[in-house]
Amino acid sequence: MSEAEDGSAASGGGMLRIRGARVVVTCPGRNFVTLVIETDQGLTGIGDATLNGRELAVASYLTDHVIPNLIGRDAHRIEDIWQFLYRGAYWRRGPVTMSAIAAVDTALWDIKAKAAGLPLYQLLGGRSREGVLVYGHANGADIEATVDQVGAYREMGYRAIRAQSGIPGVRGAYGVGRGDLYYEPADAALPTETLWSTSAYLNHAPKLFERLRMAHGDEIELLHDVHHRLTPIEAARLGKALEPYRLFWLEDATPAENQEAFRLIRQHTVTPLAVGEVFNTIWDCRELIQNQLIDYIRTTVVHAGGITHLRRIADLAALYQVRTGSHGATDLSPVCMGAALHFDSWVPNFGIQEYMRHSPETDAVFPHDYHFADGYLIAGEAPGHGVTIDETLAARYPYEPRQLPVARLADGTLWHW
Ligand code: CS2
Ligand code: MG
Repeated sequence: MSEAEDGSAASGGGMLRIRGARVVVTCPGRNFVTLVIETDQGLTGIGDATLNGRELAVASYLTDHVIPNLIGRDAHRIEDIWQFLYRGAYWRRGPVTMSAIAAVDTALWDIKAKAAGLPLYQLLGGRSREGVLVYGHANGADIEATVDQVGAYREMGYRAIRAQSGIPGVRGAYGVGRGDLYYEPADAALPTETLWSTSAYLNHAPKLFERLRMAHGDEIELLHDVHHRLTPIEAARLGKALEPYRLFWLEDATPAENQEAFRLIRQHTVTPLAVGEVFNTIWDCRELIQNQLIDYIRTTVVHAGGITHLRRIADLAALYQVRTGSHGATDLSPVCMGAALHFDSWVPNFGIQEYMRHSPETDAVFPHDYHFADGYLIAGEAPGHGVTIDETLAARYPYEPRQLPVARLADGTLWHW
């Protein structure tokens, strides 16, 4: 490794010309898309561009439409390149565009921090906290299995745990895996068909949390994800029913294309609300934040335009006491997680960070310097965001087509998955 590659050589204020960039698609158990940017001086930065089930669209957007625009530019000009890719394309927003912009942005922050010889959080303003509170995913085929898995997560040191369980009469309920740590919803080349019943779910969910509080007491933080499946009034009913069990948050209670829909939920319940894993820009959450209709905003680095844009969202949210709770499922690569942890270490209005563990195969492809301790993830001290890619190993895992499931009602109507 040269002096420049390990980040020890500071480039000062001089130009860092982008020499080349390439996209790496790899499937160490699941698909990931990674952008690698190289500069003349030998500094390399990487960014996550993974969009679950639509990976190749972002890979092509980057290779065919973005990379040719990067060559020769000054890697230090992160803001100008962001504006160029956002305004310059004319076609704004959307998950494909914003994931591509995020990948460039993340790689450039990685390079800038390496050029400075500093961990990325130092460039944002330094640490605001010693560790990043995370929540893990406990799930089981039924309530008792979920109760046991929450126990297993507590033993691993988690202080906050999301709980989901199988529902009698519902085939393929959201969030229920094979009983191990690595729940992967994108499980087939063509979408798996699952069944949904709102009434079965609404009857079941309060029983799960009643039992969890009985078994695990009041100290542990519990979270729950509705995954967009309820109407606003149904979500309000659930929020009310769950109040005795004091959730940390209720997530994606109803689809949020219509931001105003959350007003109805808000009028009926004090259960805290989280939303935003599918949002791409500040425009997707502006009304939710300004009207104080939510408590946590779940946008994250890869799907919301990188650190540059996420910072704008967080700053808006801070004005309204809305805190961050970034998405961190396994379809967001360790590169996204590394960048997110630097962001989380700094952002003043931090709430919590989702942390679904990656498989050992994935961790081997993406060596990283963050670590879990006592319920927190700790961002490392290496220059940059602290995550690299082993491209030789990555090449051993070629892309495999996989899509997310779909959900239908008993009469066949397509529902929100
Ligand atoms: C979920 C995700 O982590 C979450 O909260 O909603 O598992 C989501 O289903 C996947 O990221 C979809 O790719
Ligand atoms: Mg979710």
